[in-house]
Order: sequence, then C-alpha cells, then structure tokens
Amino acid sequence: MSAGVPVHDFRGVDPSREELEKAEELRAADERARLAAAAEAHRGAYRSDAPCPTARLNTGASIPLIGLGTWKSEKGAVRAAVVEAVRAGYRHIDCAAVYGNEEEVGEALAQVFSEGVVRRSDLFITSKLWNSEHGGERARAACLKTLKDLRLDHLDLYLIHWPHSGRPGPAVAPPLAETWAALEALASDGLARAIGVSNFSIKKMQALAEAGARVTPAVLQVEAHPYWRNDALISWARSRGIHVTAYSPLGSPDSAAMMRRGPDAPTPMGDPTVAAVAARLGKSPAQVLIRWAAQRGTSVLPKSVHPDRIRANLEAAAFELPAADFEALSSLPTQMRMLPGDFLVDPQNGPYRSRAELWDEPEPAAAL
Ligand code: 1BO
Repeated sequence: MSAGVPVHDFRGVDPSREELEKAEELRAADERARLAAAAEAHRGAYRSDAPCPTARLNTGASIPLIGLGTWKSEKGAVRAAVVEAVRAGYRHIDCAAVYGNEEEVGEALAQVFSEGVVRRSDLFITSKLWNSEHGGERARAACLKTLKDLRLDHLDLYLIHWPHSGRPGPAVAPPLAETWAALEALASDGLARAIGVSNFSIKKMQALAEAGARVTPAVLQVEAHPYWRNDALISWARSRGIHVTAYSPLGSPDSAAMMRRGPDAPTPMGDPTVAAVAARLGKSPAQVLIRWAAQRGTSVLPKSVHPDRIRANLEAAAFELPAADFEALSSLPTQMRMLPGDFLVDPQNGPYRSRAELWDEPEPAAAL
C-alpha cells in the first residue's frame, strides 16, 4: 500500500465476538417467541393429546394402532396430509423410500416440530427398505438417505419392504439373511429403534431365524382387511411376540387400476355387511374397517390426503364394534388379496415363479 493513501480503519465497525454472540442470542430468542406464538395460534386447531390406543412391541416401545399411510399420496399433497394428521392426533406415520415422497414427509415433520405440535419422541415413524437396496452396504446407505429425506436422526421402525431384491435368478440375491443382518446393525447403531419385515410369509420369517438372525422382527406389515384376514399368519406372528401392522385396511380402493382389478371387483368398502354395520352404528364403512383392524390388535394404516377423511379415520379409535358385528366382519366369505405382488413373480427366471412361491401359500382355487 503506497504511503499517503488514506486507509479507513474498519476495526471500529467490525462487530466483536461478544456482539455477535449477543445478536445470535437475540435471534434465537426471536425464533423461540415466533414458534411459541405459532403453537399458541394452533392450540385448539389440533389435539396434542394423542387419543389413539397403542400396542407394545417386543422392543418395549409402543406403536399407535392407527397410523397414516402415505403410499400413493401424491407429491404436493402429502405434506399437508401429514401436518393435518399430526394436528388431528395421529402419532404414527408410515413411509417408504419407494413411495417417492419421503422428502415431503420430512418437510411436514419439520413443520410440526417447529410449530410445537409434537416433539420427535411423540411420533412413531416407519420407513421401508426398497428391493433394489438389499444387502449390507446398500441397506445402510438407503436407510441414511431415508433419514436425510425425513430429516430425522432415527426411525422408530425400519422394515424390509418385500422378500425380493428385484434380481431374477434361482434364489433371492443377496440373501434375505444378509439384508436382515444389515438391519440388525442399523438397530444396534440406534438408526432404527425397531426392525421388521413386510410381505413375508411364516416360512420366510422362519428361514431368517434359521439363517442365524439375532433379532426377532418387532413388526410384520402385511395386507389385512375383512376380505383378506390373513388369520394364520397373524396368529403365528402373535404367538411369537411379533406385532402385525395391517396395510390396505380399506381394500386399497385407489390401487384398483394399478393392480388391474376391474372397476366392479368386490372391495370391503362396498361390502353389504360392512355397510349394514356402519349404518347401524352411525359410522362410515372406512371407520368400521379401521376399527375392526384395531380391535383385532393389529395396527392399521389408512391412507388419505383429505383433511376430513384423515380426521374421520382417526375417530375409529373412539368407538367399539359390538362382538356380533366384529364376528360378522371376521367371517366374510370373500377372501382375496388386493395386492397379490404379481410384479415380483417371474415364471421364467424366479426367484419367485408363481404367487404360491412368493407368498408360500397354495394358489387360490379361482386362480388355478
Ligand atoms: C409397492 C408398494 C406396496 C405397498 O407398500
């Protein structure tokens, strides 16, 4: 710098460390005040006392029996649906990487936390490992990606979504036992408080145990509703302390086209017995179906992005089906999967060459 050029001394205007700390304190206090005001403004618009009954998992944790399903909840709608659900009293949100909306669910969770609606410890958040991510390292990376998208540091439950890695061949590769060991590691590292499986049969769960699983699945998530009661699987799981979560409790009406069910295919929502019970109790068919699932001790995942239905579905926690109605709904003669998993059946290459091999069940007579 040449002599004679005036040099301005900025030291006088640079904030000192103390001033910066003070400014940060003021900013944080403003933010706390803003959140408290937002929470206050919402009080009365939501119930912060969760009214939903819970079941106890083999880990000792509680799982709320009614959870919000997010499969097929479109981007752009799922954020509002999750926020609405949590404000309404839901404490259980079911997610999966393959649903393609976990980032938006994460935005919703950040919103309900920042508004003071709930704390992280109030919620039970499930996600699922997609088929293409089976195997030790891939499963860990997939779980970390899900946590990042959901903006969480742990899941309450992480499930293997299907007993299939998406690769054709004579056997599932990598083996399911290897993927299960990866979930065990996620659990011991605290990234998933509980682990489990979805769409597994008794035989496939037994195979995990025989292959040396150290942890018994805490949860088995499967399709279950009065048109697919899944009685044998549910009672086997129960006898081993494995909690069952019922997906598609309304018969997955919005997957009909995807699953190539005709528009006239029977669904529990249109069943005359369900309709009669609903009319007698002054409830909707959806509420009756959700209540039936919760009353048999399964947790249940109704999906909706409509605020009125989201709230109405949770009200199924607050009434009881009389024994005769429960029995009638538990003995409907129509029994058919709404999600037969045909996209995972490859008759030429396997590993599952038929529905019977995927589910370890005889093909239903009608399909033979
Ligand atoms: C393909 C996803 C099925 C429901 O979890």
